[in-house]
Amino acid sequence: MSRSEVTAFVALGANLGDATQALRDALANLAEVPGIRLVRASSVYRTAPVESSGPDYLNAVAEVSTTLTAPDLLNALQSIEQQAGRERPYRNAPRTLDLDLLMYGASRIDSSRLTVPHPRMGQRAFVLVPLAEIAPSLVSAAQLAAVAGQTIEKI
Ligand code: PH2
Ligand code: MG
Ligand code: MG
Repeated sequence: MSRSEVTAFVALGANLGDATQALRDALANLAEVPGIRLVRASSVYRTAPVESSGPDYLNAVAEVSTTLTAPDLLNALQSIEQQAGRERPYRNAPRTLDLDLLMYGASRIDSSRLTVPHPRMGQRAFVLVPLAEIAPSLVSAAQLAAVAGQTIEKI
């Protein structure tokens, strides 16, 4: 019997190199992974770095439907980051591509590798605004109001 599909949300971010192309390539790469179906992607947003440095980020959120387990989905995200030349010199360093698993169905996961739902997503306009665009029922007006001071522009 095949595994059933789980709806998951992935945050995409980049602020080094050709970030527009990096997000496009990442969506195409995601869609090609066996066991991942790309359901929809938000617009791309230009955002000021939050607890990070370097140029403005481009951010987006994608909804996928997947038969992968959460750890296998994370492996796939990390391998796409590697293909994009991701380096991790220090925490929150500017990056060519960041793919974060925001939600995996209704699962709550707290392992050494993975915390889901993403523990900081509620504090970040660069996650909540694109997420609200593609899944409005998952983001409340109060959550959006709480991040209204953060600079974000749809492009
Ligand atoms: N990611 C971070 C830290 N800060 N700021 C913006 N604007 N966009 C990001 O994707 C981002 C960030 C850690 O992953
Ligand atoms: Mg991140
Ligand atoms: Mg990350």
